[in-house]
Amino acid sequence: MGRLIIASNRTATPGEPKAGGLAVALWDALTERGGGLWFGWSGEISEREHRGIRLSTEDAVEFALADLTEREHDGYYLGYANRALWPVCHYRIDLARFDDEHFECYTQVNRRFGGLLHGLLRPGDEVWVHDYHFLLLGQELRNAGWRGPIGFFLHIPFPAPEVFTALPQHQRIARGLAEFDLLGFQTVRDTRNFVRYMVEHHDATDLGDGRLEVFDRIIRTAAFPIGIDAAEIAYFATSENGRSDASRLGKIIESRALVLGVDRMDYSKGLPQRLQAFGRLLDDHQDLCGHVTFVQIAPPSREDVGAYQDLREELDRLAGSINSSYSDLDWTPIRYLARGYPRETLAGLYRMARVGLVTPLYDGMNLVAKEYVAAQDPEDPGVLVLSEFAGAAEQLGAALIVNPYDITAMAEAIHRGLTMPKEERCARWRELNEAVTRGDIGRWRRDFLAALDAVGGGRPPLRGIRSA
Ligand code: ADQ
Repeated sequence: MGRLIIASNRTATPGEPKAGGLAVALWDALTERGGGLWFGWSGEISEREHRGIRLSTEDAVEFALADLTEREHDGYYLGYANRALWPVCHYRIDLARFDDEHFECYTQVNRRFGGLLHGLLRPGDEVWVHDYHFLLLGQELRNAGWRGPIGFFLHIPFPAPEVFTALPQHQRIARGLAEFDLLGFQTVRDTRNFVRYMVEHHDATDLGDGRLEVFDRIIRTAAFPIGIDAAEIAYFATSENGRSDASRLGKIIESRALVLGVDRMDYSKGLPQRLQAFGRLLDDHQDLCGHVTFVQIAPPSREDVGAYQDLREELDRLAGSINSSYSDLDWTPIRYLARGYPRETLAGLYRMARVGLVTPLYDGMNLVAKEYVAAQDPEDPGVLVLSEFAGAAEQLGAALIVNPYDITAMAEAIHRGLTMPKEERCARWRELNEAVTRGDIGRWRRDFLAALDAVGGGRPPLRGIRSA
């Protein structure tokens, strides 16, 4: 079997411990094959138009990293990926900014990176491209002459065609996507959206079994719901560090019930609605005042994108307003921590939380939902309140499923979670934990690679590949 080549915008850091489910999973995928190559952006912005790649080797894995210039970082990364693709794929056309120059820059970076990567490929290699930064990378590899298998996994949602077509460049993106042999999505819903988009807008023929004939090629599509390392989270939750950090919070909230939210600060995560729902809970159930504390952990991300600055201000205002209405001498209802924490600490906090609030307005999967489940005490588990618009809801139907736009319903779900009898909590948790353990990160990786291996041999001839 040839080498596995992974291409992702950000990679694990060469020479440093691989932290977080995805970094570990991809690292394992590479080492399991006895070595491979991980290609991506170095995270560096190089002012002097540094055009080459830096190679380093760890165990049998080679890292090949390229810098971006300031202009590329602005146009490709902040501009097109984060201001156009991210909002559109999360159903926020209102926040999208469409700028032809940004798209030009996005195609140039995909072309430059495609050329760099192509120079590193050998016959027999298998390429696995990740996420919305590299939608055109497959096409650029084809243009450079690569005929071997290329798989693609989209970590964020593929929206309904009616929304995706708002992207002024959607036709060119579709043409690029059709150069992958296998396209993997988080959910059945995303996969269906993609198939419908290709059929309705590009005359694709649905051949069944996830196969599509489009642009003179046959491509495969399937859902591969990403998972977590459930055993690791369960271990962290009871580890020395996990417990001691959780007990620091425990001293502050004392015997009060903990409602917990953990997210990157992003407008897709539904944070304002979540704070409002907690405020509504206190309005409607005043007996809870003094007996429940909501801790929201949300480190700022992408602070150089305007919509994120607005979000931070809104959250500060909402938390301040609810706290000023309800705080007492010895109780602050909402503790809002705008920073990240180590995974052990998060696991300890998950285990302590009576209710885990995971209520994104839209989300590819949402790994926090699965981590919350894996961290629970089987004898006395907490309750997961989960948005119907998180990809995770397709697998975690035993959670309390809510519409994150319905503030009253969310408040009632939190109340139900806080008052749920132990027997029901245990029964729901067993079902959730079974789903989380069965569909863990190892399964995701193995399923995707098995499907990619399967397409490896039987690719149809390629015709008419054009530049994006
Ligand atoms: P993200 O949008 O980043 O990922 P998510 O899946 O919820 O979202 O979280 C990723 C990881 O970040 C989790 O392991 C979580 O523990 C960690 N994390 C979140 N908040 C944190 C905090 N405050 N401190 C420390 N760690 C924190 C994208 C898609 C998701 C998809 C993933 C994986 O948007 O939908 O699930 O990729 O495919």
